Amino acid sequence: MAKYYITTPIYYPSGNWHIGHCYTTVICDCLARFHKMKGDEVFFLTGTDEHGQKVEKEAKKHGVTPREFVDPLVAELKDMWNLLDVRYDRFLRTTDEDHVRCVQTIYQKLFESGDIYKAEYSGYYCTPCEAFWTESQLKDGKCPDCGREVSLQKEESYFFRLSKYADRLLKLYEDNPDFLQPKSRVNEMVNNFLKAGLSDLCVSRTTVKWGVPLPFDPKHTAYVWVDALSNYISALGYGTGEDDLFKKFWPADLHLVGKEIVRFHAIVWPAILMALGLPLPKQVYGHGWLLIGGDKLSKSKEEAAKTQITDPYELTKAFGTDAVRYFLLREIPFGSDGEYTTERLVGRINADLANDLGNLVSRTQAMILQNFGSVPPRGKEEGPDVGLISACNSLFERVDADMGALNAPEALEEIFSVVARANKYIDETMPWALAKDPERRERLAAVLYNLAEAVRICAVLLKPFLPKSAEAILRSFSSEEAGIEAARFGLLKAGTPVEKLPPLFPRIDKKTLDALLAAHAKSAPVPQKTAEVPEKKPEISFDDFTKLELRVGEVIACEKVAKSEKLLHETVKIGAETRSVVSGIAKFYTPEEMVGKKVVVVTNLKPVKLCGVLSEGMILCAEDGDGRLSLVSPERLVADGATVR
Ligand code: ME8
Repeated sequence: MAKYYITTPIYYPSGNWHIGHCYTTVICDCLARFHKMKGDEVFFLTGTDEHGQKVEKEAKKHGVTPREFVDPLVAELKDMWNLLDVRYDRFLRTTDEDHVRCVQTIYQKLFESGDIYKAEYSGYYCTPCEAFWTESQLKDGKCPDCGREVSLQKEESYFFRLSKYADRLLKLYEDNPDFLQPKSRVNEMVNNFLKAGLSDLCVSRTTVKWGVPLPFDPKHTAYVWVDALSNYISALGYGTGEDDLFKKFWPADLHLVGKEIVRFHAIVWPAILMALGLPLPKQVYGHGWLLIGGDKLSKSKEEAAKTQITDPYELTKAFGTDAVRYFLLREIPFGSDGEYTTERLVGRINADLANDLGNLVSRTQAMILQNFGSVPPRGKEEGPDVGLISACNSLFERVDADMGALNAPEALEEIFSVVARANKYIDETMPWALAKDPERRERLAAVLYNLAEAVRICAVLLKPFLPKSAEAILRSFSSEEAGIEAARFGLLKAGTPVEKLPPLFPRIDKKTLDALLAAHAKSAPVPQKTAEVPEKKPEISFDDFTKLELRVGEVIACEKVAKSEKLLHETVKIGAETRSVVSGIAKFYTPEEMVGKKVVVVTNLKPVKLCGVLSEGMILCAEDGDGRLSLVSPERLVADGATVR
């Protein structure tokens, strides 16, 4: 039995997950499922990269410990993978005890072999990328990878003798062209890094406490990238004493990573493995990015976030898991960047899933049920049958070749070419006309049998891509969970019950899409234009300020105020009392969204009636330059009734 070990990068617990983040992991999941279906023994690894300066800083900003900061985000990420039907074999956290032990073993070995030595680091650090840069590598004084500010660092550090491995790395790329793909990334590594001369890598920090302490000098913590890269072997038990999985699965077949982190995977990681005397992964593949307006998709892109739905939760809620998976696996030529828009996603759903696949399934099932009640018997082959049957029988081979080249878009294209072929076959054989002629009943049976088989075989091969829908199609033909051997024409037995499926992928018309986008734009939590500096108000004394009574309340009910487009009527629980409050925020929040929100209320304002509704207080909001209102809420959990001062 072949073994297949595939990994995603481990994710920073940033919490700002967007559809771009889902790209690597959905592709890995699809490859892992495909190999499992082929009968390979698969280990699919993903996880979280939790140590380092970035998390330490963020936690401090939120007034919590790093552990308190990362735990809920890790849970959120796992929820996201669950939502996208990602089925990993291990979710590794770099805070896991076995991982920490493995990192310490690695450092100890490298220290003992002389590959790690102590010196002083003086150079620049980019916290968002967790990357060290020399002055000459900076671009206009900023991080050459992400363009953000860097800070000057000077501290005692341990260094890894990366420079020693430059020649072996060059030779690795030369002798083993498959090691790093696509080819363009090799040129990038050779020209930008190896030929420019590799310096030794700083691999410890004394100023970052949130990390793995070095076993031979615990005031130093491990550099987060060495810590993170080690996950690929720690997950298998390397350096922990329990390394059966390591013996079985290492070297990895594939590290699939985004192109911005190829440098760490194709230079630093193989050099560390060389220093440890371990085999190298068979392949590192640096995939492209999902772009918005030509830039790497990221949640902070203000305009994009307003006009495009990028949140995986929102997307799967609106369109379903399989539709989102399909877009990610089909739209972007593998290895290249590709533009993301909600319209493109919807275009794919309508054209490929609703029209082509959905129609084929529903027409085939409807005609079988109408005319035979269950799968009809297979008949003699005639004219157009031959092409359809041979396309079905050769489909696995073609998909297998594409998946071997990691090319999910091409594999889907192959499957959908059979879907298209089957739809054309309906036009050619005109089963509705055959149904009218009792003498042609046998031919009708043969045509519908052939269609049922085409649908079933496509569903078998679609399982790694669209697990829910493919399994629903298979179940509707009473097909059991099946491996790749089921992708052979003629296995469906006459008389098999067929169950009519509800539409798998309803078409999304323009009106529905516009409504979704409008609702999104209204609720998108995006930074807006900074408000103009307001005219200065006269100074007040502290006594003046204390005249205001501000309390935290929880909205327990909310409705629109009749005859007003602007006003919402909230019932707010403030400690032991409840108040009726009217606020002008209907354009920015729906009544449903308001319920459960913690708000700050001015509780000693003189009550007034607004549009006939009593308002006994005012809910505080921030207003930006576009006049958008955002509720002011306590940053941490506090009981309602708490005073604000
Ligand atoms: O880099 N398009 O983690 P991460 C496509 N912790 N892929 C994208 C993307 C986009 N717009 N944005 C992000 C890290 N990704 C490190 C890895 S591994 C030892 C340590 C992908 O959370 C990105 O390319 O920043 C990467 O593959 C994954 O999301 C996680 O990125």
